[in-house]
Amino acid sequence: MDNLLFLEKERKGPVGLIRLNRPNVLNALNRQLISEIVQTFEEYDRDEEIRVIVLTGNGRAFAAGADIEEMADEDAVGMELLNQFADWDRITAVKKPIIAAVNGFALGGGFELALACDLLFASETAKFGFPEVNLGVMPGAGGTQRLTKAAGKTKALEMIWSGEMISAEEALRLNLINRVIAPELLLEETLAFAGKIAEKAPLAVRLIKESVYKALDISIYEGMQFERKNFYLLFASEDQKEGMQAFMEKRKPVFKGK
Ligand code: DAK
Repeated sequence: MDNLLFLEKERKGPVGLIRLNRPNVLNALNRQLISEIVQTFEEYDRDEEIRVIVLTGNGRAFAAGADIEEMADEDAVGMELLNQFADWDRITAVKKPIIAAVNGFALGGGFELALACDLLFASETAKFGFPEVNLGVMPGAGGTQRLTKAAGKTKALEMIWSGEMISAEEALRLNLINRVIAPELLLEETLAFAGKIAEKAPLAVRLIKESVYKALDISIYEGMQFERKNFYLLFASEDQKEGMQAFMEKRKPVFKGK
């Protein structure tokens, strides 16, 4: 275990685990915490031993949004000059899979952080919502975009206008998350799934992520051209030779990520 100021990081074999650790304020995302999250994502992304990243929260929240106390006195020009969104933008550049294990409240910026992850596993007690409207603002770190793409316009407007929370079951029904898990098993099951992905050919996993995200932004025709290039590219890898050779020799492949 290795701690930064507001998060704990721990290597679990090929899985890099990050626990947000400001439980007294429900892991409210102040600037320092966001910067530590991004810094750790990038560290794991560069680390050849780590193949999958898991993000969770200590206590009863994943993250209850941006730190309201820190944000309350901000003004528009100050925020533009601080350019905090630059940190958030770096999350989308992470190439390895990131799985959010949502253990409790995921609100506002906390929900946006979860939606910026690739997969979301949630505890039965998790709650999702965008309460920004109650504070006189709106989501600013991707909420209106990612929620709309995932759940559709009508549900996105309902949630963001009302500021109401939804349960994990409802989030599952809306295709916002992958699974709902008993609280005591959340981390164990998430790490087990992360471990499965960690056994796959890393380059293939990486290019699959890139290709799937491309699908959210471009036409099917352009997307398929993009997919094809990545498909060809994998035939230049040692792992493709190893994967297919291992199949023919009826043994388990040993992937190197090369
Ligand atoms: N910020 C600061 N402190 C928070 C907090 C937050 N977001 N959420 C909770 N806390 C603190 C509470 O003040 C309380 O502290 P003490 O009173 O004990 O000192 C402690 O955590 C426990 O919370 P509660 O006593 O309220 O616990 P309850 O179970 O009664 O209620 C709750 C849980 C989650 C319903 C409630 O705490 C709540 O409504 N929290 C606020 C939710 C919220 O409005 N979140 C902020 C949305 S705005 C940006 C990027 C992103 C954003 C903005 C800018 N840039 C890059 C510029 C995002 C904005 C947002 O997220």
